[in-house]
Amino acid sequence: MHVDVHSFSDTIVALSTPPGVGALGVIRVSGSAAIELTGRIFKGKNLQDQPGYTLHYGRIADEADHILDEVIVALFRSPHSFTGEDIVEISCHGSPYILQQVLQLLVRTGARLAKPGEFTQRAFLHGKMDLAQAEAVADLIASTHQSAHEVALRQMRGGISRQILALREELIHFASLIELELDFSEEDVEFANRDQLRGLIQRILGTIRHLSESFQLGNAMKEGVNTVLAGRPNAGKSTLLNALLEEERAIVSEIAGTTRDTIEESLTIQGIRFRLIDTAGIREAQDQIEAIGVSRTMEKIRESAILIYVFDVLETSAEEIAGDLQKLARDGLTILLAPNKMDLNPYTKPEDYISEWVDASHIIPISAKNAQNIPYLKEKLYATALAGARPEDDVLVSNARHAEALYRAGGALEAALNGLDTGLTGDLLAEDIRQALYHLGEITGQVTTDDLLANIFGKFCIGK
Ligand SMILES: Nc1nc2c(ncn2[C@@H]2O[C@H](COP(=O)(O)OP(=O)(O)OP(=O)(O)O)[C@@H](O)[C@H]2O)c(=O)[nH]1
Ligand SMILES: [Mg+2]
Repeated sequence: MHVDVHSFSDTIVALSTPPGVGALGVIRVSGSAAIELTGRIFKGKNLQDQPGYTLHYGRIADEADHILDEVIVALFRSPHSFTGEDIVEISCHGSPYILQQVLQLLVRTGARLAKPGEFTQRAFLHGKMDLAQAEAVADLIASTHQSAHEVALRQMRGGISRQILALREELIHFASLIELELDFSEEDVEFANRDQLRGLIQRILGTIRHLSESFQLGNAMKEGVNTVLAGRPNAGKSTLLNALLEEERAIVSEIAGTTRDTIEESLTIQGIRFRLIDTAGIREAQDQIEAIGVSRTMEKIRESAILIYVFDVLETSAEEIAGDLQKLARDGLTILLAPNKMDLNPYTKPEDYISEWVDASHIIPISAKNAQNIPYLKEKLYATALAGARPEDDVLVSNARHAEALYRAGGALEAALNGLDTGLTGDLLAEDIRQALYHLGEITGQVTTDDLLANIFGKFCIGK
């Protein structure tokens, strides 16, 4: 989708409630002619004489004076509206037929059907919100659980934007001093104090690092954390799934190879959602169906952030476990080790299982069948998802695009810092700083390209 910035003088219309039958359906009209166009099909008070923030009862009639519906219209006058333009919201009865008729009537009267996200894009272009906040609108609408809702709200309040804007302003100040030097390059002057610049860059790098680190938590809060339960057949993976969920969700039996397909259920621990994935036990498959199950297990492990490796303390030796872990470990995957069936051998020592892949703090002995130590395992899951971040921090990065831009800005600033150490010339230094400014600006939308905007707003639904 491509929205041309210059076509924003026209008036757009869309259904803003979900398609289908409902008690009400709301049609939203935005643009300089919104009130006039609606006024032409509205039988009631003269809308053009009415102030913003008012509601009016009346009827919608077509060109032949045929009544389509009885409605309430809400008026918002520029700039005090979501888009910053004049907006009319028409609350109709929620019949798809009526809503289609009113939409088509408005189009015949002179409005244009809105493209996906066009209302929000107009809000952005009219300075009602920055890009990060506009993206938060999409996240808010898409949020299906508490923590996703919370991070979207935080982002909408604009914490990250404020931090980024402040950092950018300080950098811009120095960038302009350095560029000034370039104008006087014959005279060998130094307007930008190099020590101050170094201090500033270090401070900004610190903030960027802090923000980047919050992404793991922000992302976990937004998307949930994929957590896979894996291990050999009969280890007690399905029993553990049931214990974590406190529900008999998966079939448990003493027959090895009970679970053949993956089972996914969500579990919320202190507001963070974990997607728990029970899998087929890993072994040389006995038949084709089991073979598919095992390859699916491996695939799920690749998609997960946390692996709970479950094993039977009576059946599996430390060497066998280390061998399994070596095959499963990869970058970005945290392994928690759950020695299971402790009730059968309470003398098992967790330390015996420490290896290159797990340290003592990641070993949680349990008895899945008796739900022993499950609360502690849950605490460990939560702590692993947080990974050192503080959920009470005001500013959390939850958007992958922002994390990427921060990473690139950080890279440019590292280069600038290096340049300062090696006495890089002003023009090259200025170039690094410009790069950093560019990437910081991408987050809030001071720097945009048509592609970027199309990409962001194209993902919205129509009417938003
Ligand atoms: N004594 C004891 N038995 C357990 C414990 N946890 C699981 N079991 C038993 O171990 C057997 C296997 O349990 P499952 O949960 O089906 O094991 P699984 O790892 O899902 O096995 P597959 O799906 O076949 O790979 C069952 O008979 C469970 O009752 C435990 O903590 N203590
Ligand atoms: Mg199972």
